[in-house]
Parts: sequence; C-alpha cells; structure tokens
Amino acid sequence: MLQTELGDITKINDVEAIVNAANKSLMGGGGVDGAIHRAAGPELLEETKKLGGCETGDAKISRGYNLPVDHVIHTVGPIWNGGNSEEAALLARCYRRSLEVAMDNGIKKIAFPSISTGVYHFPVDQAASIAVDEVRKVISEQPEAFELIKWILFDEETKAAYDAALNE
Ligand code: AR6
Repeated sequence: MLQTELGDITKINDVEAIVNAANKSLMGGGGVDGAIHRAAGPELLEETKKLGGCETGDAKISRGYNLPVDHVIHTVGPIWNGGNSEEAALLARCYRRSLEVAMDNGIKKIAFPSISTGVYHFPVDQAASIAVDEVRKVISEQPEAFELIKWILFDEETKAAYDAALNE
C-alpha cells in the first residue's frame, strides 16, 4: 500500500493521480513542476491559470492531459526557513490536503514526489519522516480510502530517506 520507487513521476502510469510540488501561483516553475507541465502540455497551464492560485499547505486538482494519469493534484510546500516558521505543520498539511482532494474525487491510487526538498530546501530526512507519518495518520483515519500511495523519488539519497522513514 505504501511504496517508494526511484524514477520520474511524469512517467508513472499505475496510479490515477500524481501530485505536483507547485508554487502559490500554479503557473508552473522548475523542478518537478516544470517536468509535469512539459509532459502534460500547454492545456495544463490553461487550466491551472483558472484555479486562482493555491495557499501553502493546500491542494487543488486538474486534469492530466498528455500525462499517463487522469489527474494532477497541485500542492504548495513550505519554503524551508530554518524550521521555526511552521514548516513541519505546513508540509504535513500538503500531504493531508492532497489525500483529501484525492478522496473527494474518488482517487484511490496516488503518487507523490518529495515535496519541498528541492528548490524549497526542506531537509530531506525530516521531510520524509513528516510525509510518512501524516500519510499513515490519514490511512488510519480512512482505512478504506486508498489502494496505493507511493513516492516517486528522483535520486537514490532521497529514496533512502523515504525508505528509512517507512521502516521506522
Ligand atoms: N520526478 C520526480 N521527482 C522529481 C522530478 C521528476 N520528474 N523532477 C524533480 N524531482 P522541486 P520543491 C524531485 O524543486 O522543493 C518549482 O519551481 C527533486 O529532485 O521540484 O517543492 C515550483 O514551481 C526533489 O527531490 O520542488 C516551486 O516554485 C523533489 O522533486 C518550487 O520548485 C522536489 O523538488 C517547489 O520546490
């Protein structure tokens, strides 16, 4: 049910939705956000432009267009600022809100990237532990809601951090 995989999230086709680590504008960017917009094609931006942006810790859904999945759930992770600016709570909220939006849309299989640990500089070990804890909480509250939740990690070091968190 909870898995990790090394790879490119734009190539994943065994889930119904992938999560995007976006920014508040939802107008695209670099990192995984840029990769998702490139793979989905320009119609994705046409749709996300109309979503009215997204607060840090919240999530919004769009279609997947040319991606192999039907939906993209766009969440906005916190920018790391030393750890005393609610970063942990906001990151947990990204996972919770993404899963709530998935449930509202009947999505049972979902893949996350490592939210906030790239350009936003959240320390990966802490981010992995927060991510796994919050996803486990949601699953314990809603045991029937999901069939598959996975993290698609772009490099070995990041994957090792999520594997360690899952083995805690
Ligand atoms: N598949 C899976 N993971 C990826 C991919 C990919 N194709 N590409 C990068 N990653 P980041 P953030 C990994 O910077 O820290 C954007 O400009 C990457 O190696 O994409 O939440 C947005 O518009 C790292 O492990 O997201 C925002 O402005 C992880 O994804 C800002 O970056 C997250 O790195 C968000 O920053």
